[in-house]
Amino acid sequence: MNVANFKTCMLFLILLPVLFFDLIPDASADDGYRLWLRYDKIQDEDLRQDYLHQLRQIHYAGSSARIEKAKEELQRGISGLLAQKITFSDEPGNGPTLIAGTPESSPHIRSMELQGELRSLGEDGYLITRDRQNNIAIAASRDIGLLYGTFHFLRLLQSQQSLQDLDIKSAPQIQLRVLNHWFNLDGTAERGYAGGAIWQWEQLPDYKDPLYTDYARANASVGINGTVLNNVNSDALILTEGYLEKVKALADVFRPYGIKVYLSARFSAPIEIGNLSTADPRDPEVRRWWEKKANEIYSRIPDFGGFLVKANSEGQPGPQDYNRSHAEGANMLAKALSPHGGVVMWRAFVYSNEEPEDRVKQAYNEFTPLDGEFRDNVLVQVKNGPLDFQPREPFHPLFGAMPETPLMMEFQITQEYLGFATHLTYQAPLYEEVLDADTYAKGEGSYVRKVIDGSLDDKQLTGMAGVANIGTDRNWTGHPFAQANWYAYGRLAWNPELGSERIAEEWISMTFSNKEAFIEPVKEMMLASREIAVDYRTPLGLHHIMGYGSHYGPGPWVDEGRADWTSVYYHRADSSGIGFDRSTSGSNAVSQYHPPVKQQFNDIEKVPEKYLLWFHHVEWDYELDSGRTLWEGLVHHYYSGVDSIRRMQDTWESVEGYIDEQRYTHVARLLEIQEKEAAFWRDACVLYFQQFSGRPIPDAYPEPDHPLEYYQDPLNKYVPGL
Ligand code: GCV
Repeated sequence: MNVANFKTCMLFLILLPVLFFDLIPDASADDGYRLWLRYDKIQDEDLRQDYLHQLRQIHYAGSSARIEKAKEELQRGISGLLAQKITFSDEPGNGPTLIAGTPESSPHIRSMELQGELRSLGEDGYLITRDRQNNIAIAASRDIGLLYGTFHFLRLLQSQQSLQDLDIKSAPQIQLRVLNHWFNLDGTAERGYAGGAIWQWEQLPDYKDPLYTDYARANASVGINGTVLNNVNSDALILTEGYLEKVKALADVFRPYGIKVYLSARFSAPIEIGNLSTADPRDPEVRRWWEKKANEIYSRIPDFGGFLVKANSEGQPGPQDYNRSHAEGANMLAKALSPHGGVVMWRAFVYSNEEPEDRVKQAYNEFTPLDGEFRDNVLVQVKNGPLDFQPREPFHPLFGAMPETPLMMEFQITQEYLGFATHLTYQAPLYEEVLDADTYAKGEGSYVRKVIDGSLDDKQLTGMAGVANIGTDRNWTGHPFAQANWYAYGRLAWNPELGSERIAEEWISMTFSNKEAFIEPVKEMMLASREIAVDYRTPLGLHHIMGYGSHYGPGPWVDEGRADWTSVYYHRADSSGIGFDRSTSGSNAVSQYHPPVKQQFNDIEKVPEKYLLWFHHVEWDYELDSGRTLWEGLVHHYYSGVDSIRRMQDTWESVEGYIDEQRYTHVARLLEIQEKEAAFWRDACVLYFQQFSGRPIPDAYPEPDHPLEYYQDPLNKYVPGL
């Protein structure tokens, strides 16, 4: 090679990283274990130097277990992001310093006179601001606020925000921000799609897997402050001495992260593990048994959160077995917990197939007469919609109908009806749609989120629960994008008004890449993904037409077994039309909503089309807003759902090279599966409903590859239960 060629070659090699800088992945391989708490070195050298300059000294005042955790996290974050080990100084030094403390622990924070503001932010809130010397200050009333503030500060660095004009005030709008794990004691997870239960019951309490600490870090980073360790379909054994020792071991790991443990309590436990002959809440022995049990739990776990209870639902025992009401059952447990400060989260997910009433009306009918009868440490935990975590449901009419009772929201993070851990569906838009729904309970603006945050009815005790999607898979959630649902749930429980878009941006930049060219298209893909999931499964208000039991693939033909678990109960397709008439001339479920919501849902011309078939039985030739007939519109939704997944695939292909190959390929392959399965859903549903509509698939759409029998044949379902 001559000198000129050599020079050109060298120049090219030097310029190569510059030319392709944007395409250099942020990490070579990543198995997803670190979730959004990835602290890889910031590539932008100017920015890294700027951060280093501003963080030349770090001083954390105080010395509690939570402060230690905050310091550990900061250490971990800064040594990764800025590639710099930090030492904490004993005093705020000269020159730019990050100072963290409470007014009690730090004279410096006290001198900033933030006490009033901090008080208004409550126990968990924090400020991230600048002091008079332009130091960065993280201030809180309590050390848990400092831990939350530290995670927020790290989020700023991870998402490469400017630290110039810091003026952050943050406080949770909801008090109990809880994950519900449906983990069984045999290590399995009901509706868990990312492996089994993460608690290694057989190794506890002696061995505490380091994963428990990482679990706690992830939760604390988004403000989750409670975890229900076991399935609501509960096993009484969890309340025995041996298991309580294991529960205590977990509580000890979680405590420094501000996370309380709760247990799902089996109502019949006094019989099963207490040798009593009844669990009747009026029986004095039963009451004493629960009181003793509560004392026993609190002697081990002084900050135990309380009980979650699924009673008289889907075969679970409950007070109605003794002709007592839900309130009597809940109050008995609440009384036992009350001296210790514990709460009862009593689920409103109740329905019975012996009841001829429309299933979606039953919880409202059963619970509204009990409003005002619950003790003040009871929350009634209500699923977001009146049926069961469908891809889309109208909000549950109990929201806005029990002003005397704290109502807790229950969202499902695990994707029982949304393609398990295989389909990419970002659920923040679903959560947001429900939280932003207007109940009109006290006139316009009576949003569901105001019921939940207590502001509508002046409630102090508030809560939100999310049925977790976490399992033993290395990346916690199976699908790499399912991590976003855990993250989004936590962020919305902290602030229900944050918005899906902002949450997606945060999550993408922390989890994958800070490059705009990656964030923008991926964010758009995420934001569209929930509506796409609805399109190829249950468009226009269809619901519960999934495969029997598994709830994974299509099963609109399911017509055997208990009626309210069949699909035909819900879609009611016949030659005249399709949909469940819940108007005043049908089951009258609309009457459970306040006017004007009731009027809107009741009127076929006014009901939002997304709920059309939820509330009305509609003729096949009914004209939709688009000008299409109902039949054509239904077909259109199914086909466009599948087409949209192809666009998601294109989007993903367009960002190849921005992130590590490992996660890129994982998502790419899962999107291929999703496309295949969405097409299966589409073809199965279109062919099935065509039997009733008797109309052709419009010419614009290709015919399904197979006849209906193929999709119905269990042998062609390549996933059990598909
Ligand atoms: C834990 C649905 C699910 C069940 C779940 C139940 C519930 O019916 O399919 O697996 O049981 O909801 O929320 O209690």
